[in-house]
Amino acid sequence: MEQLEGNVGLYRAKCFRNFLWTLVAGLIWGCGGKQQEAAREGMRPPNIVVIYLDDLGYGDVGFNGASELKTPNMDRLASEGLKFTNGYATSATCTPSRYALLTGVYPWRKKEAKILPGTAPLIIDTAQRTLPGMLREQGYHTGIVGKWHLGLGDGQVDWNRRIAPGPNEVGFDYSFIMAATQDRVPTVYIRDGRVVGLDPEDPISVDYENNFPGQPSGLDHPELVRMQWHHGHNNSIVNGIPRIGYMVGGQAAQWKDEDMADTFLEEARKYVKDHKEGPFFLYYAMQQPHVPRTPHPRFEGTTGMGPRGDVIAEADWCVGEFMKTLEAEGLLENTLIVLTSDNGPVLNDGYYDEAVEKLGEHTPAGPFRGGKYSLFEAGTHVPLVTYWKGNIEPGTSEALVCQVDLMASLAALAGADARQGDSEDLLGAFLGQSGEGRETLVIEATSRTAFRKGDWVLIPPYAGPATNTQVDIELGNSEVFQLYNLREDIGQQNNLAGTRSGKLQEMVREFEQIRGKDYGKIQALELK
Ligand SMILES: [Ca+2]
Repeated sequence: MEQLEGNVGLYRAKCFRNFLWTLVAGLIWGCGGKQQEAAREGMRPPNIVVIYLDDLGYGDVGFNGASELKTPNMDRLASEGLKFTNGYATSATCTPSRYALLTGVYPWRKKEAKILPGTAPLIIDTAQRTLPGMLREQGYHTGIVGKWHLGLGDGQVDWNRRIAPGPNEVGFDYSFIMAATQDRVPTVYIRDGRVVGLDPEDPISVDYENNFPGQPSGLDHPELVRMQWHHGHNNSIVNGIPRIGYMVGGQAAQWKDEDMADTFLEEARKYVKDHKEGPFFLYYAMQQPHVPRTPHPRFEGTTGMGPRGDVIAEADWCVGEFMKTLEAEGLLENTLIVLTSDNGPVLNDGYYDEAVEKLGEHTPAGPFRGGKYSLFEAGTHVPLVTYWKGNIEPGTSEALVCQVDLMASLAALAGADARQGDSEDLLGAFLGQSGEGRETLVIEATSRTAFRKGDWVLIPPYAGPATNTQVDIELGNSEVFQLYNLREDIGQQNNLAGTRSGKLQEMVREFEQIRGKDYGKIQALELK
């Protein structure tokens, strides 16, 4: 009984603390600029969780209109939280979007922020201000579980020793990651810089240029693979899946692809339980629905859409299970959750996995043109939801927001300096207290950039093919300027550059003021 009363007392104290924070936060947001005061007075800011999907399209979720594919758990977050119809990743590929999310800096300012091999050095400067580092300074415990893909070490990594610098050197107190992507070696988990389960007698070697003597590759030994490669993805074979890059050794440490979702989920839940006294920041970077799509057997065939649909169902289930943990720990009222995706959708991204053949009526890009790798909307215009029980009113926001803005906005929430350069303090928009988003946004796709202002999108001329035939996606390349009005033409079918020359000039001028005039220097898209 005493124990129970003690718990109730603790709970009441916690509720009161949350109430105080909510009250103070309300005053802050009402009056503005008194965050430091709140921090000084010892008020506890909320926990923050960013749930980051990989290659999930705007139209892949029920809350944005998907009907063939069911995502009940993400839909619940959206219906009980705030759904954004103009939410963006900065970029149409993984690494640059993740760089922007964690640094608040446009990735086109950083030439290394492009699709990285698994052996790339860390591209975030250890002296740079980061989202987790900033929150740590405000008293948060900070953790990452899932996909990293921002490089590790100095480019000469010995995978058998502590791997640094990495997430733990740029602001994370705890990390449980895969180095790059599920289709790239090394296919091992890394906890706080050390490969999990590594047998020192079986050291790991990784090479992105040359195979190791006597090792079969997907190219030489197609009979050894259980998932056929379509383009690239024909180097080392791990678990019957040919990968990008070569790896040898580390047998005991190699992940089982079908268990990855459960592994990351368990790590994320454990992180929450271990740090529930908070405040904590968890970056839960899920691997789905990026290739290779390897649903756990209990999700296989559940959607009728092949592995791509099945891993989205699996990811949705993970979101639901993760939410159950927050709920069971009594954390829903003091945890802000942001759910979004690093870039738009792709069907065939290097393996024959029936993503195209079994798509049916489903439209992963929703109403948008293009997809992953594209400067058209589907590349960067992604699902985005904020949820904070009792603090965010359920609804829909049309405010123009971007993941790059989380840095400044969460700084404002946590009581830190919110002036961040490219990152804008849009806390009011993210919490649904304001309909005002950013005025302009520069989006990026494999080093090419485009510009959104209000309802208008400008895509400058770029060399290169209009469509990447390997993935069958329109890239947005054209010899002429493209100008679209999204309010009237969400599918970007009517190029108004020829008829709205005044608007075109205004857009070009403002774009060049931010981007500079040398934006035409681009790299060709090369899928490996
Ligand atoms: Ca991605």
